[in-house]
Amino acid sequence: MEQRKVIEVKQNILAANDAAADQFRAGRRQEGTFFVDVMASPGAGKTTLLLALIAQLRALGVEDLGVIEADLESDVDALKIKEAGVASVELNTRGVCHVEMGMVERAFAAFGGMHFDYLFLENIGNLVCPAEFDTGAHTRVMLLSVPEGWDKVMKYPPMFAAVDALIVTKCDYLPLNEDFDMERLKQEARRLNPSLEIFITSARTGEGMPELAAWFQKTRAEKLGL
Ligand SMILES: Nc1nc2c(ncn2[C@@H]2O[C@H](COP(=O)(O)OP(=O)(O)OP(=O)(O)O)[C@@H](O)[C@H]2O)c(=O)[nH]1
Ligand SMILES: [Mg+2]
Repeated sequence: MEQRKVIEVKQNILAANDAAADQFRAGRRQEGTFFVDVMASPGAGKTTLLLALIAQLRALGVEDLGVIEADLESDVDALKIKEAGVASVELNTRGVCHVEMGMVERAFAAFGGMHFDYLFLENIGNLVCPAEFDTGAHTRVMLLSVPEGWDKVMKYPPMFAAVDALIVTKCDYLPLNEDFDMERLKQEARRLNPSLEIFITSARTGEGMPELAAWFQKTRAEKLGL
């Protein structure tokens, strides 16, 4: 009996979050803002990839870019983004391991009505909880860095099933990680998620970055009906 109550509460929270997420998504679509949720474990290279991706998008003529930097506590990543001349808002979850809609709405309001072609959310470093919470994004992507190992796909399947794209990062480490089985990673990830796009990238060498930027441009046009 006790257990049933707990499950109902969780379902109510998720349903309210989903409704707010749909509303947020529709509002940004009308404004021409493509909202992207970037998820990964701590240190997988989220901030570094965002900076490299933003440079690629700027080279393609995209001007209005913003980042919501979610962190348990610090402003370290938000400052890195600001230093690159990109609008950013720091979202401190005060220990909460994922981002919910109330937090996204407050962070978005803090931009004070700025217009964005792209708005990125760097979610909390965590391969578990963020997969469950719709953040109102038009597309969700995850990063898996080569040093973490290919077999994370076996250990955290909900995250791989929840995203539109898997971005393998730090591929410059591949020669040092001989046990990283890229083919098995692709095979298992596509078994969980047959329509998954997979990109092999290195923010350090630039490998795979033009292809990734092109995919974002195509997906933005599709999702916003441009
Ligand atoms: N060799 C190599 N190192 C990278 C690459 N991308 C990121 N790094 C390094 O990996 C470390 C973590 O990168 P971040 O971008 O801070 O990772 P993050 O996922 O944003 O980390 P948190 O926000 O703390 O979860 C830094 O020392 C980066 O320089 C890459 O493509 N190649
Ligand atoms: Mg970061």
